[in-house]
Amino acid sequence: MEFSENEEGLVKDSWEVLKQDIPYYSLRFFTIIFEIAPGAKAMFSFLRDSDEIPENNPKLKAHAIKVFKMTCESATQLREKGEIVVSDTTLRHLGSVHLARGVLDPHFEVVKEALLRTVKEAIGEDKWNEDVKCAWGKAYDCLANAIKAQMKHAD
Ligand code: HEM
Ligand code: ISQ
Repeated sequence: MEFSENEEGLVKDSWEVLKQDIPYYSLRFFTIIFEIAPGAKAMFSFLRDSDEIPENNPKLKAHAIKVFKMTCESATQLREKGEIVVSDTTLRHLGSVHLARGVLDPHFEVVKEALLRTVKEAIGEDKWNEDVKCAWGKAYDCLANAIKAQMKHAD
């Protein structure tokens, strides 16, 4: 896939903004996922037994950051190599975790939408545009495809 320096820049710049308030935006990211798909709550260990999203859950924060970071890395790899290379062990691990939790293809669209909305909130309406949306969307889609493929070929 073609991914320009400009597109990588758009992703990196908005990540820099988002990074300024990880606790807030990781919680927003998570909250938006469940606004879109309340049923997804049952899949998460840190939510299963509570009605409210835990405000300062270290696991939630760590995982949320990782999703953003991996999407950023995906952007860099796409620009450098035209494809993403997630290490074998990482993919195996992510494939098996998501498979075990019962994550299905449509869930990936939910997480994508939540990710994009979170970035939009972080950088603000005035900086948000089709180019930013498209750059994050492409980086996320490639990463999601790699995880989905792994889930289908898991042993
Ligand atoms: C766990 C990343 C998509 C649901 C995780 C973890 C990471 C991650 C890094 C932590 C793994 C660990 O325990 O070491 C990603 C990325 C995604 C993605 C990069 C897309 C590109 C999804 C989707 C869903 C989902 C679409 C479904 C809504 C979960 C669940 C866990 C998890 C349920 C286990 C959390 C727990 O209870 O500990 N994900 N994820 N993920 N993810 Fe995702
Ligand atoms: C795990 N996988 C996908 C999205 C997530 C969002 C917040 C916390 C953990 C996650």
